[in-house]
Amino acid sequence: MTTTLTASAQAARGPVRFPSDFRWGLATASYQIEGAVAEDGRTPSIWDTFSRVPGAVAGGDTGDVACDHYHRMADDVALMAGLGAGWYRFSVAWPRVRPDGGAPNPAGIGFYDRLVDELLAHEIAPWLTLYHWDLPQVLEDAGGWTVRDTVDRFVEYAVTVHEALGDRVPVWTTLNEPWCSAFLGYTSGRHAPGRRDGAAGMRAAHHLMLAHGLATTELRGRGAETLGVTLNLTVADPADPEDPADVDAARRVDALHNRMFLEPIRSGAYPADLLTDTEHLGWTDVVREGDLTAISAPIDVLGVNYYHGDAVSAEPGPDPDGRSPFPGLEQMWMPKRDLPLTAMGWEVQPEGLTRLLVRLHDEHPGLPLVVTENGAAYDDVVGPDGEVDDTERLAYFDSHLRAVHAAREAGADVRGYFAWSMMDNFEWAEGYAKRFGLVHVDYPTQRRTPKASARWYAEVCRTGRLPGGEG
Ligand code: IFM
Repeated sequence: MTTTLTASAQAARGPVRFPSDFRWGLATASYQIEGAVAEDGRTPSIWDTFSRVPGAVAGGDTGDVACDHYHRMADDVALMAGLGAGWYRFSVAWPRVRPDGGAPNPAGIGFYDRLVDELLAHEIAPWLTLYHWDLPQVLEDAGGWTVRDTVDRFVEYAVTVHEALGDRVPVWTTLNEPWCSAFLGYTSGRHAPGRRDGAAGMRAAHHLMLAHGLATTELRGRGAETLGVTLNLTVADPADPEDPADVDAARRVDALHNRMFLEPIRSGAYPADLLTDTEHLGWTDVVREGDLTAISAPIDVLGVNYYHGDAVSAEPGPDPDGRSPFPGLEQMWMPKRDLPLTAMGWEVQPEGLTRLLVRLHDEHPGLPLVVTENGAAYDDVVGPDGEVDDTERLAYFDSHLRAVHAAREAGADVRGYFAWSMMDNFEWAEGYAKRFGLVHVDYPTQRRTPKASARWYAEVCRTGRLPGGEG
Protein backbone atom coordinates (compact mmCIF):
# COMPACT_ATOMS: atom_id res chain seq x y z
CA MET A 1 0.00 0.00 0.00
CA THR A 2 1.46 3.36 -1.01
CA THR A 3 0.49 6.22 1.22
CA THR A 4 1.11 9.91 1.11
CA LEU A 5 2.43 11.99 3.96
CA THR A 6 -0.60 14.23 3.60
CA ALA A 7 -2.83 11.34 4.61
CA SER A 8 -0.53 10.59 7.55
CA ALA A 9 -0.47 14.20 8.67
CA GLN A 10 -4.24 14.34 8.56
CA ALA A 11 -4.45 11.21 10.67
CA ALA A 12 -2.18 12.88 13.24
CA ARG A 13 -4.88 15.45 13.92
CA GLY A 14 -7.58 12.85 14.33
CA PRO A 15 -8.48 10.61 17.26
CA VAL A 16 -5.37 9.33 19.04
CA ARG A 17 -6.00 5.98 20.57
CA PHE A 18 -3.84 2.88 20.22
CA PRO A 19 -5.22 -0.67 20.15
CA SER A 20 -5.33 -2.66 23.36
CA ASP A 21 -2.61 -5.07 22.15
CA PHE A 22 -0.16 -2.26 21.34
CA ARG A 23 3.05 -2.89 23.31
CA TRP A 24 4.23 -0.08 25.56
CA GLY A 25 7.77 -0.25 26.84
CA LEU A 26 10.81 1.32 28.42
CA ALA A 27 14.36 0.79 27.18
CA THR A 28 17.92 0.86 28.53
CA ALA A 29 21.27 -0.78 27.69
CA SER A 30 23.80 -2.64 29.83
CA TYR A 31 26.86 -0.38 29.76
CA GLN A 32 24.74 2.74 30.06
CA ILE A 33 23.16 1.77 33.39
CA GLU A 34 24.80 -1.22 35.09
CA GLY A 35 28.12 -0.01 36.51
CA ALA A 36 29.90 -2.79 38.48
CA VAL A 37 32.32 -3.17 35.61
CA ALA A 38 34.77 -5.39 37.47
CA GLU A 39 32.34 -7.48 39.50
CA ASP A 40 31.47 -11.16 39.38
CA GLY A 41 33.99 -11.88 36.66
CA ARG A 42 33.10 -9.17 34.14
CA THR A 43 36.09 -8.12 32.05
CA PRO A 44 36.61 -4.87 30.11
CA SER A 45 34.61 -4.00 27.04
CA ILE A 46 35.65 -1.57 24.31
CA TRP A 47 33.72 1.15 26.14
CA ASP A 48 35.71 0.63 29.37
CA THR A 49 38.85 1.21 27.32
CA PHE A 50 37.56 3.99 25.07
CA SER A 51 36.08 6.03 27.92
CA ARG A 52 39.57 6.21 29.41
CA VAL A 53 41.06 7.78 26.30
CA PRO A 54 41.54 11.47 27.12
CA GLY A 55 38.93 13.58 25.34
CA ALA A 56 36.89 10.61 24.08
CA VAL A 57 33.96 11.12 26.47
CA ALA A 58 32.69 14.48 27.72
CA GLY A 59 33.72 15.21 31.29
CA GLY A 60 36.02 12.19 31.34
CA ASP A 61 32.96 10.12 32.33
CA THR A 62 33.04 6.32 32.30
CA GLY A 63 30.43 3.62 32.88
CA ASP A 64 32.26 2.36 35.99
CA VAL A 65 29.30 3.17 38.24
CA ALA A 66 26.68 4.53 35.82
CA CYS A 67 23.25 4.13 37.50
CA ASP A 68 24.56 1.33 39.75
CA HIS A 69 21.73 -0.75 38.33
CA TYR A 70 23.72 -3.94 38.90
CA HIS A 71 23.21 -3.44 42.64
CA ARG A 72 19.83 -1.73 42.49
CA MET A 73 18.14 -3.95 39.94
CA ALA A 74 15.23 -5.08 42.12
CA ASP A 75 14.39 -1.50 43.14
CA ASP A 76 14.64 -0.37 39.53
CA VAL A 77 12.25 -3.08 38.38
CA ALA A 78 9.80 -2.07 41.12
CA LEU A 79 10.13 1.54 39.94
CA MET A 80 9.48 0.46 36.37
CA ALA A 81 6.39 -1.44 37.41
CA GLY A 82 5.06 1.84 38.81
CA LEU A 83 5.68 3.49 35.45
CA GLY A 84 3.05 1.30 33.85
CA ALA A 85 4.93 -0.14 30.86
CA GLY A 86 4.25 -3.78 30.04
CA TRP A 87 7.63 -4.35 28.34
CA TYR A 88 11.24 -3.68 29.26
CA ARG A 89 13.93 -3.67 26.59
CA PHE A 90 17.38 -4.25 28.06
CA SER A 91 20.71 -5.53 26.76
CA VAL A 92 23.02 -8.21 28.06
CA ALA A 93 26.69 -7.39 28.62
CA TRP A 94 28.77 -9.82 26.60
CA PRO A 95 31.85 -9.39 28.88
CA ARG A 96 29.76 -10.39 31.90
CA VAL A 97 28.37 -13.52 30.30
CA ARG A 98 31.51 -14.65 28.47
CA PRO A 99 34.37 -12.63 30.01
CA ASP A 100 37.12 -11.86 27.53
CA GLY A 101 34.89 -13.52 24.94
CA GLY A 102 35.82 -16.88 26.51
CA ALA A 103 34.00 -19.45 28.63
CA PRO A 104 30.51 -18.83 30.06
CA ASN A 105 30.50 -17.12 33.46
CA PRO A 106 27.69 -18.37 35.74
CA ALA A 107 27.95 -15.32 38.02
CA GLY A 108 27.46 -12.92 35.14
CA ILE A 109 24.62 -14.94 33.66
CA GLY A 110 23.05 -15.04 37.12
CA PHE A 111 22.43 -11.29 37.05
CA TYR A 112 20.26 -11.53 33.94
CA ASP A 113 18.58 -14.65 35.28
CA ARG A 114 17.48 -12.67 38.36
CA LEU A 115 16.54 -9.65 36.24
CA VAL A 116 14.24 -11.71 34.03
CA ASP A 117 12.60 -13.37 37.04
CA GLU A 118 12.12 -10.00 38.71
CA LEU A 119 10.53 -8.55 35.58
CA LEU A 120 8.17 -11.48 35.20
CA ALA A 121 7.23 -11.26 38.88
CA HIS A 122 6.15 -7.66 38.17
CA GLU A 123 4.29 -8.69 35.01
CA ILE A 124 6.77 -6.88 32.76
CA ALA A 125 7.71 -8.79 29.60
CA PRO A 126 11.46 -8.89 28.86
CA TRP A 127 12.66 -7.80 25.40
CA LEU A 128 16.30 -8.81 25.21
CA THR A 129 19.06 -7.29 23.06
CA LEU A 130 22.22 -9.35 22.76
CA TYR A 131 24.58 -6.61 21.58
CA HIS A 132 24.28 -2.97 22.53
CA TRP A 133 27.93 -2.08 21.87
CA ASP A 134 29.92 -3.65 24.73
CA LEU A 135 32.30 -5.87 22.75
CA PRO A 136 34.87 -7.63 24.98
CA GLN A 137 38.11 -5.68 24.64
CA VAL A 138 40.20 -8.80 23.95
CA LEU A 139 38.11 -9.46 20.86
CA GLU A 140 38.75 -5.91 19.68
CA ASP A 141 42.45 -6.47 20.29
CA ALA A 142 42.20 -9.40 17.89
CA GLY A 143 40.57 -7.21 15.19
CA GLY A 144 37.09 -6.59 16.57
CA TRP A 145 34.21 -6.45 14.12
CA THR A 146 36.58 -6.09 11.18
CA VAL A 147 37.49 -9.80 11.48
CA ARG A 148 35.38 -12.87 10.99
CA ASP A 149 36.34 -14.58 14.20
CA THR A 150 34.25 -12.05 16.15
CA VAL A 151 31.19 -13.34 14.29
CA ASP A 152 31.78 -16.87 15.57
CA ARG A 153 32.38 -15.61 19.09
CA PHE A 154 29.10 -13.66 18.94
CA VAL A 155 27.12 -16.74 17.93
CA GLU A 156 28.65 -18.71 20.84
CA TYR A 157 27.72 -15.88 23.19
CA ALA A 158 24.16 -15.72 21.80
CA VAL A 159 23.74 -19.44 22.42
CA THR A 160 24.96 -19.07 26.02
CA VAL A 161 22.42 -16.34 26.72
CA HIS A 162 19.64 -18.30 25.04
CA GLU A 163 20.46 -21.47 26.98
CA ALA A 164 20.11 -19.47 30.20
CA LEU A 165 17.07 -17.33 29.42
CA GLY A 166 15.35 -18.85 26.39
CA ASP A 167 12.64 -20.38 28.55
CA ARG A 168 11.45 -16.97 29.80
CA VAL A 169 12.32 -14.27 27.25
CA PRO A 170 9.75 -13.91 24.45
CA VAL A 171 11.59 -11.49 22.11
CA TRP A 172 15.25 -11.65 21.04
CA THR A 173 17.05 -8.81 19.29
CA THR A 174 20.49 -9.63 17.95
CA LEU A 175 22.01 -6.16 17.51
CA ASN A 176 21.18 -2.61 18.46
CA GLU A 177 22.06 -0.08 15.75
CA PRO A 178 24.83 -1.83 13.80
CA TRP A 179 25.25 1.47 11.88
CA CYS A 180 26.63 3.02 15.08
CA SER A 181 28.85 0.05 15.94
CA ALA A 182 30.34 0.05 12.43
CA PHE A 183 30.51 3.66 11.38
CA LEU A 184 30.78 5.60 14.65
CA GLY A 185 33.08 2.89 16.02
CA TYR A 186 35.34 2.15 13.04
CA THR A 187 34.96 5.06 10.58
CA SER A 188 34.46 8.36 12.44
CA GLY A 189 36.01 7.07 15.67
CA ARG A 190 33.54 8.99 17.81
CA HIS A 191 32.49 5.78 19.57
CA ALA A 192 34.46 2.80 20.83
CA PRO A 193 36.78 1.41 19.66
CA GLY A 194 37.63 4.81 18.17
CA ARG A 195 39.04 3.70 14.84
CA ARG A 196 38.99 6.05 11.84
CA ASP A 197 39.05 4.02 8.66
CA GLY A 198 36.34 3.97 5.96
CA ALA A 199 37.03 0.40 4.82
CA ALA A 200 37.11 -0.85 8.42
CA GLY A 201 33.60 0.57 8.92
CA MET A 202 32.30 -1.33 5.90
CA ARG A 203 33.99 -4.58 6.95
CA ALA A 204 32.63 -4.18 10.47
CA ALA A 205 29.12 -3.57 9.10
CA HIS A 206 29.29 -6.77 7.07
CA HIS A 207 30.49 -8.85 10.00
CA LEU A 208 27.84 -7.37 12.28
CA MET A 209 25.16 -8.30 9.76
CA LEU A 210 26.60 -11.79 9.40
CA ALA A 211 26.63 -12.16 13.18
CA HIS A 212 22.98 -11.12 13.20
CA GLY A 213 22.03 -13.64 10.51
CA LEU A 214 23.93 -16.60 11.93
CA ALA A 215 22.72 -15.96 15.48
CA THR A 216 19.14 -15.64 14.20
CA THR A 217 19.33 -19.03 12.52
CA GLU A 218 21.03 -20.63 15.53
CA LEU A 219 18.49 -19.30 18.04
CA ARG A 220 15.59 -20.14 15.75
CA GLY A 221 16.86 -23.73 15.67
CA ARG A 222 16.89 -23.68 19.46
CA GLY A 223 13.25 -22.65 19.66
CA ALA A 224 13.30 -18.83 19.79
CA GLU A 225 9.99 -17.71 18.31
CA THR A 226 10.30 -13.96 17.93
CA LEU A 227 13.62 -12.76 16.58
CA GLY A 228 14.68 -9.44 15.14
CA VAL A 229 17.23 -6.69 14.89
CA THR A 230 17.06 -3.02 15.81
CA LEU A 231 18.24 -0.46 13.25
CA ASN A 232 18.64 3.28 13.70
CA LEU A 233 17.11 4.47 10.46
CA THR A 234 16.96 7.98 9.11
CA VAL A 235 14.95 10.09 6.73
CA ALA A 236 17.57 11.71 4.49
CA ASP A 237 16.29 14.74 2.55
CA PRO A 238 18.41 16.79 0.16
CA ALA A 239 19.17 20.19 1.73
CA ASP A 240 18.26 21.71 -1.63
CA PRO A 241 15.89 19.41 -3.52
CA GLU A 242 16.68 21.35 -6.71
CA ASP A 243 20.41 20.67 -6.44
CA PRO A 244 21.36 17.34 -8.07
CA ALA A 245 24.48 17.11 -5.91
CA ASP A 246 22.40 17.33 -2.72
CA VAL A 247 19.89 14.83 -4.11
CA ASP A 248 22.74 12.41 -4.79
CA ALA A 249 24.33 12.98 -1.36
CA ALA A 250 20.94 12.21 0.26
CA ARG A 251 20.71 9.01 -1.79
CA ARG A 252 24.15 7.98 -0.58
CA VAL A 253 23.26 8.66 3.05
CA ASP A 254 20.07 6.65 2.60
CA ALA A 255 22.14 3.79 1.16
CA LEU A 256 24.68 3.80 4.01
CA HIS A 257 22.24 4.46 6.84
CA ASN A 258 19.17 2.49 5.82
CA ARG A 259 19.38 0.26 2.76
CA MET A 260 22.81 -1.21 3.56
CA PHE A 261 21.23 -2.92 6.59
CA LEU A 262 17.67 -3.52 5.40
CA GLU A 263 18.26 -4.92 1.94
CA PRO A 264 20.65 -7.77 2.82
CA ILE A 265 18.22 -8.90 5.52
CA ARG A 266 15.18 -8.69 3.32
CA SER A 267 16.57 -9.56 -0.11
CA GLY A 268 19.98 -11.13 0.48
CA ALA A 269 21.91 -8.46 -1.43
CA TYR A 270 23.68 -5.18 -0.79
CA PRO A 271 22.21 -2.25 -2.75
CA ALA A 272 23.91 -1.92 -6.15
CA ASP A 273 24.43 1.84 -5.74
CA LEU A 274 26.09 1.32 -2.34
CA LEU A 275 28.53 -1.19 -3.86
CA THR A 276 29.41 1.32 -6.59
CA ASP A 277 29.76 4.24 -4.15
CA THR A 278 32.10 2.30 -1.87
CA GLU A 279 34.03 0.25 -4.43
CA HIS A 280 37.17 2.37 -3.98
CA LEU A 281 37.35 1.27 -0.33
CA GLY A 282 37.96 -2.34 -1.35
CA TRP A 283 35.98 -3.82 1.55
CA THR A 284 34.07 -6.57 -0.25
CA ASP A 285 36.93 -9.04 0.21
CA VAL A 286 35.23 -9.93 3.51
CA VAL A 287 32.00 -11.03 1.79
CA ARG A 288 32.17 -14.80 1.32
CA GLU A 289 29.90 -17.12 -0.58
CA GLY A 290 26.82 -17.86 1.50
CA ASP A 291 27.14 -14.78 3.71
CA LEU A 292 24.23 -12.94 2.17
CA THR A 293 22.01 -16.00 2.40
CA ALA A 294 22.93 -16.21 6.09
CA ILE A 295 22.19 -12.51 6.62
CA SER A 296 18.77 -12.86 5.00
CA ALA A 297 17.52 -15.35 7.62
CA PRO A 298 13.85 -14.44 8.19
CA ILE A 299 13.08 -12.12 11.08
CA ASP A 300 9.78 -11.67 12.89
CA VAL A 301 10.06 -8.03 13.90
CA LEU A 302 12.09 -5.00 12.89
CA GLY A 303 13.05 -2.68 15.73
CA VAL A 304 13.16 0.93 14.56
CA ASN A 305 15.09 3.54 16.55
CA TYR A 306 14.25 7.08 15.50
CA TYR A 307 15.34 10.39 16.99
CA HIS A 308 15.47 12.76 13.99
CA GLY A 309 15.91 12.88 10.21
CA ASP A 310 18.70 14.61 8.31
CA ALA A 311 19.01 17.31 5.66
CA VAL A 312 21.95 16.37 3.46
CA SER A 313 24.17 18.81 1.60
CA ALA A 314 26.96 17.80 -0.79
CA GLU A 315 28.92 20.88 0.27
CA PRO A 316 31.53 20.69 3.02
CA GLY A 317 30.15 22.15 6.26
CA PRO A 318 31.34 25.43 7.76
CA ASP A 319 33.75 23.58 10.02
CA PRO A 320 34.71 20.32 8.27
CA ASP A 321 36.65 18.02 10.58
CA GLY A 322 36.90 15.08 8.19
CA ARG A 323 35.11 12.82 10.68
CA SER A 324 32.01 11.92 8.70
CA PRO A 325 30.68 8.51 9.78
CA PHE A 326 29.73 7.76 6.16
CA PRO A 327 32.56 5.89 4.42
CA GLY A 328 33.45 7.65 1.18
CA LEU A 329 31.26 10.67 1.97
CA GLU A 330 33.78 12.78 3.86
CA GLN A 331 32.65 16.05 2.30
CA MET A 332 28.94 16.04 3.04
CA TRP A 333 27.28 18.21 5.66
CA MET A 334 23.98 18.02 7.48
CA PRO A 335 22.79 21.61 7.85
CA LYS A 336 20.17 22.40 10.46
CA ARG A 337 16.71 23.35 9.30
CA ASP A 338 14.19 25.63 10.95
CA LEU A 339 13.25 23.05 13.56
CA PRO A 340 13.55 23.02 17.36
CA LEU A 341 16.65 21.28 18.73
CA THR A 342 17.11 18.96 21.69
CA ALA A 343 20.09 19.24 24.06
CA MET A 344 21.94 16.86 21.71
CA GLY A 345 21.54 19.45 18.95
CA TRP A 346 19.19 17.02 17.16
CA GLU A 347 16.24 18.38 15.22
CA VAL A 348 12.76 17.61 16.48
CA GLN A 349 11.14 16.16 13.36
CA PRO A 350 8.18 13.91 14.24
CA GLU A 351 6.79 13.83 10.70
CA GLY A 352 10.01 12.05 9.71
CA LEU A 353 8.98 9.13 11.92
CA THR A 354 5.65 8.83 10.11
CA ARG A 355 7.40 8.92 6.75
CA LEU A 356 9.97 6.34 7.85
CA LEU A 357 7.41 3.86 9.21
CA VAL A 358 5.16 4.21 6.17
CA ARG A 359 8.14 3.73 3.85
CA LEU A 360 9.22 0.61 5.74
CA HIS A 361 5.73 -0.77 5.47
CA ASP A 362 5.56 0.02 1.74
CA GLU A 363 8.97 -1.43 0.94
CA HIS A 364 8.87 -4.39 3.31
CA PRO A 365 5.25 -5.47 3.53
CA GLY A 366 4.57 -8.22 6.01
CA LEU A 367 7.34 -7.18 8.41
CA PRO A 368 5.95 -6.11 11.80
CA LEU A 369 7.54 -2.93 13.13
CA VAL A 370 8.17 -1.81 16.69
CA VAL A 371 9.68 1.55 17.63
CA THR A 372 12.36 0.23 19.98
CA GLU A 373 13.79 3.66 20.86
CA ASN A 374 12.56 7.23 20.67
CA GLY A 375 13.22 10.05 23.08
CA ALA A 376 15.05 13.29 23.73
CA ALA A 377 17.73 14.81 25.93
CA TYR A 378 16.95 18.13 27.57
CA ASP A 379 18.71 20.12 30.26
CA ASP A 380 16.43 19.03 33.08
CA VAL A 381 16.25 21.12 36.21
CA VAL A 382 15.31 19.70 39.59
CA GLY A 383 12.94 22.24 41.11
CA PRO A 384 13.00 23.40 44.75
CA ASP A 385 10.18 20.91 45.38
CA GLY A 386 12.40 18.10 44.07
CA GLU A 387 10.27 17.67 40.94
CA VAL A 388 11.49 17.69 37.34
CA ASP A 389 8.99 19.45 35.12
CA ASP A 390 10.28 18.28 31.72
CA THR A 391 7.57 19.70 29.51
CA GLU A 392 9.77 19.69 26.37
CA ARG A 393 10.42 15.94 26.69
CA LEU A 394 6.75 15.30 27.31
CA ALA A 395 5.89 17.30 24.17
CA TYR A 396 8.54 15.34 22.23
CA PHE A 397 6.99 12.01 23.24
CA ASP A 398 3.51 13.29 22.51
CA SER A 399 4.39 14.50 19.01
CA HIS A 400 6.28 11.32 18.14
CA LEU A 401 3.52 9.07 19.42
CA ARG A 402 1.11 11.03 17.24
CA ALA A 403 3.51 10.39 14.38
CA VAL A 404 3.41 6.63 15.13
CA HIS A 405 -0.35 6.78 15.27
CA ALA A 406 -0.44 8.59 11.92
CA ALA A 407 1.76 5.87 10.40
CA ARG A 408 -0.59 3.19 11.72
CA GLU A 409 -3.57 5.05 10.28
CA ALA A 410 -1.72 5.11 6.96
CA GLY A 411 -1.40 1.33 7.09
CA ALA A 412 2.03 0.76 8.69
CA ASP A 413 2.08 -2.35 10.89
CA VAL A 414 3.57 -0.73 14.00
CA ARG A 415 2.97 -2.91 17.03
CA GLY A 416 4.73 -1.16 19.87
CA TYR A 417 6.75 1.74 21.22
CA PHE A 418 9.63 1.87 23.71
CA ALA A 419 10.55 5.19 25.30
CA TRP A 420 14.27 5.90 25.51
CA SER A 421 15.11 5.83 28.27
CA MET A 422 13.71 4.42 31.44
CA MET A 423 16.20 6.57 33.39
CA ASP A 424 19.05 9.04 32.79
CA ASN A 425 22.24 7.18 31.97
CA PHE A 426 25.70 7.18 30.37
CA GLU A 427 25.10 8.79 26.97
CA TRP A 428 28.24 7.38 25.29
CA ALA A 429 30.60 10.14 24.04
CA GLU A 430 28.40 12.72 25.78
CA GLY A 431 28.80 11.10 29.20
CA TYR A 432 26.25 11.86 31.92
CA ALA A 433 25.64 15.47 30.88
CA LYS A 434 22.92 14.51 28.42
CA ARG A 435 19.81 13.21 30.15
CA PHE A 436 17.31 11.09 28.19
CA GLY A 437 15.49 9.56 31.15
CA LEU A 438 11.85 9.47 32.16
CA VAL A 439 13.36 9.10 35.60
CA HIS A 440 15.95 11.58 36.84
CA VAL A 441 19.11 10.09 38.35
CA ASP A 442 21.08 12.12 40.86
CA TYR A 443 24.41 10.41 40.26
CA PRO A 444 26.17 11.26 43.55
CA THR A 445 23.33 9.77 45.62
CA GLN A 446 21.80 7.51 42.93
CA ARG A 447 18.41 8.88 43.93
CA ARG A 448 15.75 8.22 41.27
CA THR A 449 13.00 10.81 40.72
CA PRO A 450 10.30 10.20 38.11
CA LYS A 451 9.96 13.29 35.92
CA ALA A 452 6.64 14.79 34.76
CA SER A 453 7.10 12.88 31.48
CA ALA A 454 7.22 9.60 33.43
CA ARG A 455 3.85 10.25 35.03
CA TRP A 456 2.44 11.28 31.64
CA TYR A 457 3.84 8.17 29.93
CA ALA A 458 2.50 5.90 32.67
CA GLU A 459 -0.99 7.23 31.94
CA VAL A 460 -0.49 6.72 28.19
CA CYS A 461 0.59 3.11 28.82
CA ARG A 462 -2.39 2.55 31.10
CA THR A 463 -5.02 4.02 28.78
CA GLY A 464 -3.46 3.54 25.33
CA ARG A 465 -4.55 7.10 24.65
CA LEU A 466 -2.74 10.43 24.30
CA PRO A 467 -4.21 12.97 26.67
CA GLY A 468 -5.45 16.03 24.81
CA GLY A 469 -6.21 13.98 21.71
CA GLU A 470 -9.71 13.60 20.42
CA GLY A 471 -9.76 9.84 21.07
O1 IFM B 1 21.64 6.33 24.20
C1 IFM B 1 21.53 5.92 22.87
C2 IFM B 1 21.28 4.44 22.78
O2 IFM B 1 22.26 3.71 23.41
C3 IFM B 1 21.26 4.02 21.32
N1 IFM B 1 20.33 4.81 20.57
C4 IFM B 1 20.41 6.26 20.71
C5 IFM B 1 20.41 6.65 22.17
C6 IFM B 1 20.50 8.18 22.30
O3 IFM B 1 21.69 8.63 21.71
